[in-house]
Amino acid sequence: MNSLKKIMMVALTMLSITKIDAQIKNAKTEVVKIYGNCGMCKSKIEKAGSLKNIAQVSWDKETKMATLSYDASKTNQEEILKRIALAGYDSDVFLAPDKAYSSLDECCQYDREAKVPVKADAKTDAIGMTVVNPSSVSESQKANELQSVFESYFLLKDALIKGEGKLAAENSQKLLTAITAVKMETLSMDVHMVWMKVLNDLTADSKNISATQDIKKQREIFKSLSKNSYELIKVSKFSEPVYYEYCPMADANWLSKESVIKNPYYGSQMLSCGKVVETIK
Ligand SMILES: [Cu+2]
Repeated sequence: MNSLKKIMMVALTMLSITKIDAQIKNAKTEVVKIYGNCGMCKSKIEKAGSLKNIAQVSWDKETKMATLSYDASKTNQEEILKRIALAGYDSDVFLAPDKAYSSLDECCQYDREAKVPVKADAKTDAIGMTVVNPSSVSESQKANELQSVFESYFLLKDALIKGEGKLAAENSQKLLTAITAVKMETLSMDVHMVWMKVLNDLTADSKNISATQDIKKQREIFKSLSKNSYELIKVSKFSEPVYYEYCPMADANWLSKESVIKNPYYGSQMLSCGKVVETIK
């Protein structure tokens, strides 16, 4: 009887894993501890951690163990645990900001075993989220993490100024590679929030520009790409001043390292059309 039960349990577990795998490509599965109390915690933890087709979190309130199943080409454990921490739940990697914890319902205010005592090498960022184990986050990496994304953006912009569709496609491919290489967990919290917001569009736009050599189409897509890059560069530090420029003819903006106008939307047809609307330092 007992062994029959075991077999059924195993079969059931395998069934549920297969179900998760069917939704998420390249699924990687990990089991980690997340601190919480009740059924409400369960739904909050799972909602905060899961991302459609990318990550699925299943938390057990008895064992406090969460099964993370995620597409390893698109996300990682740190990102999932970071989102869960922001929702108020500690793990052994990230501690929730005190504010997020204290705004949980009373029934959900679990004992913060992971927090006491705070480890000596733990670091707290601007919004109060503590990285318990910061060894994987290097400072220099943090500062330069988005540098290559912006450098690739500028190369793409230069190709559009020259009106060279083939070069623009190549440089957009470089941009896509740079975007994919960004290690989200190394971004500071404010940059990370914007990154999460713009990532899908940045990826789609750079992919679409690289997929065509039609300069007209590329310039059209470059509009939203520029808008999202602007949001990103505003919160992150670039090594030099960057100018946000505007073309009234295209009713669109772009970023440049030079204040002298060279219009990527019209190129040689209207090279100097536009103006600097903001200097980002
Ligand atoms: Cu709860």
